[in-house]
Parts: sequence; structure tokens; C-alpha cells
Amino acid sequence: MEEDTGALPLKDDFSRWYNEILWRAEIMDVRYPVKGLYVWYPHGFAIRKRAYQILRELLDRDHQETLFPLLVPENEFMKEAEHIRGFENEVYWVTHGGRNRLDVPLALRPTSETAIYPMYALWIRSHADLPLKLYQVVNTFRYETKHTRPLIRLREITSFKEAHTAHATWEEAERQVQAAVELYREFYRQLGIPVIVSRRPEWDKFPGADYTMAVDTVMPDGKTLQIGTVHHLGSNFSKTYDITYEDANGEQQYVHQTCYGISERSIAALISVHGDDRGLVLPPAAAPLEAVIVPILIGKRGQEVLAAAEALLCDLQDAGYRVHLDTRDIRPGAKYYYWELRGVPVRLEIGPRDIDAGAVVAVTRLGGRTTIGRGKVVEGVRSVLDRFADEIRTRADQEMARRIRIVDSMEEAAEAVRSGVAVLSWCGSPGCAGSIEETTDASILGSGSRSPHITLADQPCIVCGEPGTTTLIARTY
Ligand code: 5CA
Repeated sequence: MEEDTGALPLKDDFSRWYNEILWRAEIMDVRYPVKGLYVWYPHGFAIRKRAYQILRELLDRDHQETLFPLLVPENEFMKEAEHIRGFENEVYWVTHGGRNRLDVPLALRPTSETAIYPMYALWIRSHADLPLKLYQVVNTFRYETKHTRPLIRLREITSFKEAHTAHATWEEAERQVQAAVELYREFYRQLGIPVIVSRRPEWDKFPGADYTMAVDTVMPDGKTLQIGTVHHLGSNFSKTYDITYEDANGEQQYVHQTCYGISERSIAALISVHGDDRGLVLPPAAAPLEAVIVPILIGKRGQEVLAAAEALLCDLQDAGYRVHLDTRDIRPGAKYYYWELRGVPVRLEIGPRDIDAGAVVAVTRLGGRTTIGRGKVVEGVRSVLDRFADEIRTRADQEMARRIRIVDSMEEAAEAVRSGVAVLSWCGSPGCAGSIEETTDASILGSGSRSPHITLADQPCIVCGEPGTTTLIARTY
């Protein structure tokens, strides 16, 4: 790992800050010699593990986890016309086994519909098999031609969580779309990441879907990042892959499907939304270490302090905390700097004076200081962590609110998208979308958002004056 020298660039210089924090806080190493592929440092992977554990727990309530092969035969891949059109320029192909050319070329999955649905056709027989709700966490491959960026636009997505559901009716699938949106809202709520949900315009929906709901967050540079999507697939894929069930009257019916995905963009958002000039700021739920103990070893009482710190470590570990005691032979200040950069939510300081006072000092990653009585340390640390989680969630919400602006002219919209999201009314026509996108130099994110920050009621379209719906405009990643 590289020598940690010099300071992190200020977060205002977001692009540089992002690139530097990735290696300084030991999240990703970008030196792997293939474009768009990156390596997780153990610390980054530990954050990913915690975040994905939250996601898994939410899914496991009413989904089952599964695992499908990475390779998809060309004939299966090529079945659904719209899906192919959407992905064909992004697919990596395996054409050889050793020196032999394969009879059937194999696609590296860019997503797994074409791997999973032929099996759904075998598994689903009757209405008793429905609904079917499976998910997997896998790597997927997309030959992205836009600028690649660690955790944000990858050619190997290493942490692709994809869920695939099948239902008896279109309406039931629609209810699943709503349930999945709520699941993603809850996932991001637990990470303290504010989101906006909207319905993508027709031209931006998932290839093969009836419609797409997207979850976006606003990054520190004011651009939005799509951090999850939920697609209503209708019976488009079931007709292609012949996924049918026998209904109560003994007739064969096509199933109605949904799929929804989240990638390590969730980790990019976690880093970017909460981090500051000193480094990562992790919500306790996603922090590999919730607390670090720094003994203040000064003067003659060094041994006594160390013993007290070890006893504190034991008490907290016994209570189930993820906690570390930093006994390295370096100045306390250097330790503070080190753990702040890595985003540990709370540091516990214990020195001779604290021992005398029967106390421990807790300092949160944002600088909040609390003195906790030694006898109450287990409950005390819990309440410090809970308050800290609320504090960073509120801070992120306020920041997001500041970046969303309701506008009533194109000039104002062009101004608003320089620092965030413009909210206006749009009629839904591609023509008016074209003029909005050209004038603002930004994209239509989607329509129909409900959120405390987005209070505009549907009004006449800002371009043509026909009836419109509330629509979000932003510069996007
Ligand atoms: N089969 C569906 C649902 S799983 C699907 O593939 N949807 S997707 O194409 O919209 O991808 C799901 C999510 O993965 C996106 O919302 C986005 O957050 C993320 N994602 C897509 N492409 C990339 C990429 N190249 N790098 C990182 N994340 C990506």
C-alpha cells in the first residue's frame, strides 16, 4: 500500500478528492492494468461487506438468494430483440476454449435475464409457484464506452445485486415494483443517503422493460448518480422465454416480471455523500469498526492506561461492538488523523485524567465530544453512535434539499442544474424534452417524484404550455 503523505484535496474539488480518497482511505486500488477494472482493498471490501449485509437482510425477508452461471450461450442471449439492441455494444464474448473455437459463443453476462429466464421457464409450472422472488450478488461485465470511473462506471461490476421476480398478473408485478422501490429507500435510509425516486422517460428505460423507476442521489458536484433501478418487465421476457403457469382454470398464462438492481455505486454514494475534507465519514451501520480506542500514554502511568484501555476493549467487544485498540507507538494526534481518514464513527480516548475521573471521552467523526462514565460505557457508546447516525443523515438530507430547486423558467433551470437538480413541469413529449435538455445542458432524469423536497404540483409544460407533470432535470454521471 502507498505511503500516506500530504493532505487530502478539499472536497470542493470533488473529482480530485474522490480519486485521492479511494487509495488514501484504502478503498480501491486503481492500478490494475485493465481499463474499467479495479481492486478492492480489504478496508473497502469490509465496508462493502457491511453495506451488502444490510441489503441482504432486507431482501431475505421475502426473497431467496441464488447463483447463476456467468456465461450465457449466444442463442439464449439473442432471443429478446429490445434487450439485445440495448446491450449488444456492451457485451464481452468468450469465443475460444483453449485453441478451439467454441461452437456457440458465450456472453459474459452484462445482467442476467438471459441466464435466469430459460430456467424460470422450467421451474414455473402453476400458479402455486408464484410469486417467485430470487436475487443474486455477482459480477457482471459491460464494455462501457463512456469514461470509466472506480465504483461508478465499471467494465466489471463486482457487486451487482440483481433481483428477478415473476407474478401472475401485471398489477401484482406493479406492486412488486413499488415494494422494491421501498426496499431501496430503506436500504439507503440505513446508510443515511438521501434519494430521489422518479420514473425514467421512455427513451431511458431498461431495454425490454415496460417502464423503469430509478433511485438517484445528488453528488457533491451537483451531478446526480443513479444508484438503483427497478424495472417492470411486463410479459416481454416471458413471451420470449416461454415462461408460463397454469392458472386456476387450467389455462396457460404468461407470467409478469420485474427486476431490480444495485451496484457498488451505492458505495460510491456512501463515500461521496458523507465524506469531508479529512476523509471518510461512515455511518455506524456500514463501518467495519464502530469505535477505536486511543490510549493517551503519557508520563509514568503508561502501563496503567494501557491496562484500562484493554479492559475497555474487552467490555465493548463483549457487548458486541466492532472496536479496535490502537497501541501503535506513534503520537495520539497521528492516530486521530489515521482513523479519521478511514471514517471510524467514534474515537474513545482514555488517559490518566480520565481514569481518575472514572470516565472515557468519546469524540465522533464530526467532532462532537461526550464524557461517558466508565460504568455506563456500553450504553453510552450506543447512544453516541445512534446520535451520530442521525446527525450525518440529517446533514446529508439538508445538503440534498439545498441542491434541489423548483424553477419556473428555462433560465432558472439552467442555473439550478449547475449545482443540483431543477424541478419543473414537462408534458412528456420528446420535442419539449429536446429543448429543455439543450437549453439547460442537462438531462431529464424522470417524472412523478414524491418527496418532501419536491413540492411542485403538476403544471403546464414549461416549453409548450400543455398539461405537464413534475419532472427532474440534472447533469448526470
Ligand atoms: N437487470 C436490471 C436490473 S438488475 C439491470 O441491469 N438494470 S440496470 O442496467 O439499470 O443496472 C442496475 C444498476 O446497476 C443501475 O441502476 C446502476 O446503479 C448500476 N450500474 C449499471 N451499470 C453500471 C456500471 N457500468 N458500473 C457500475 N454500476 C452500474
